[in-house]
Amino acid sequence: MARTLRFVAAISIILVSASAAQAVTLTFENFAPAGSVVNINPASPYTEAGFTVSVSNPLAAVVDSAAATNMPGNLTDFFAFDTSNTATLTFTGGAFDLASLLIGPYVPATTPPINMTIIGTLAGGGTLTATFTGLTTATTANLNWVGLQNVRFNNTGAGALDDIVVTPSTAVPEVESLRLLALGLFSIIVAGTRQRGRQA
Ligand SMILES: [Ca+2]
Ligand SMILES: [Ca+2]
Repeated sequence: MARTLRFVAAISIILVSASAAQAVTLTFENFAPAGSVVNINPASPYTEAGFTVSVSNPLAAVVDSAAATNMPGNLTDFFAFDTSNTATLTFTGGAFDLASLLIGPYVPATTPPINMTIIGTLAGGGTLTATFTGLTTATTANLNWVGLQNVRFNNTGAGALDDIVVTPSTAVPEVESLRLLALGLFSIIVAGTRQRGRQA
């Protein structure tokens, strides 16, 4: 039985360490050539670290820090999208958490201030909404949203995003994984019992 318990403990440790996912920051760095911009459109979304930023029309770009246009207050590369556009953040691995990000206007495409509305669709159903008004410069939006299926961004003027801090969700293991784990533990226990039976 001690051996079985060691197996269970080992599997538990593996599961816990696998679920302790690391936060990643989407920075948009080194995508656009120096001094330039790269168009982002519905056919070619932006991807970084397994996360995707897709758009509803072609009025979007990843902008290099040395380009003629900028996100005031942010000296690094960033993502820009028009007021008519909806930017949507998703994760290829499923649900994710969104801790914070940098939001602001994109100039001179727009004259600040702008407002930005962020809508999170929860993997378990329902939505979360946050609206930031009077944005004139890069501003940290602290959201701390968990268990998201996607997050949509809309602006009242051309807007910009950067430093999106996200983490793959760990809250609820997949039903299939739990079923396999239960099956695995059952097999180990049965094997242990048989072994003892033979030894007796
Ligand atoms: Ca950046
Ligand atoms: Ca750059």
